[in-house]
Amino acid sequence: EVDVPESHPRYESLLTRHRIEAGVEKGITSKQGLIAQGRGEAYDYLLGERTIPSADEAARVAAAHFRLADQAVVSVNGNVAALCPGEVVELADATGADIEVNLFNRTAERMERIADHLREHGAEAVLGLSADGRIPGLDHERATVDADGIGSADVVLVPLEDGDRAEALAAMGKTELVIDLNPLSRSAQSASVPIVDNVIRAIPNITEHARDLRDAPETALRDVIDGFDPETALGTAEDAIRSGDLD
Ligand code: PTJ
Repeated sequence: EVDVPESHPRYESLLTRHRIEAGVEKGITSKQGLIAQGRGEAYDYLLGERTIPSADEAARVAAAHFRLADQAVVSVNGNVAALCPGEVVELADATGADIEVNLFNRTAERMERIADHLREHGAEAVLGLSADGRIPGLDHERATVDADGIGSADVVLVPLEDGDRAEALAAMGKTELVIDLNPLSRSAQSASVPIVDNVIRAIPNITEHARDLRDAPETALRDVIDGFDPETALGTAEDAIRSGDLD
């Protein structure tokens, strides 16, 4: 899909950039998505472009929440759709979660294109287009969700969410799983489970943990969740960034 030599030291990062660029060209990703990606890349560079142990633990905790959920939804925006559509579908398949397109800068055209793109990557049902529900406390466009999707879900995975919406979802009492490379972002701070990792690595990692926990009894899943402290995970991620140890 792109012409980046695999030997390039920043191969993965350049490939990721191309995916976002292609997403903008296809009308999937917003132009602001390019800026968000740049911000994410800077944090990822400081983290050494790896999944730190506390992010791996958070991914396992997220997987335990998926397993215990009555109804889990994976929220997809223009960046996530461009970066890892197939991985989102796999996660949904592995956990029985629904997929909902939910955009910060919502346009009917982008909603349709992202839903089509996800279907092309194997998604069977894609929610988000009925738009018959609201997140209280947000203005009209940004509040729009599906009543039988994010509206009624008890567990929601929101990768790269904007801070206002992350806080509003948390205020609805939902268990909010957030993937965000910036441990200081309001989204990461309002999450029940902040996963400070690149969405490209975090989503397949949650899927792997969910498969591993497939036969785990409820008590074991509860132990995984109870042993996790979001503040500690955020602090550890911040320390990893500040330490500047890029190996
Ligand atoms: O498609 P839309 O309209 O829903 O818009 C999506 C974006 C991401 C443009 C929108 O939600 C937005 O503007 O988000 P922010 O406020 O820029 O926040 C994005 C956060 O995600 C920042 O904290 C980034 O550090 C982080 N981030 C960016 N890329 C990645 C990431 N985190 C994990 N993985 C990434 N690849």
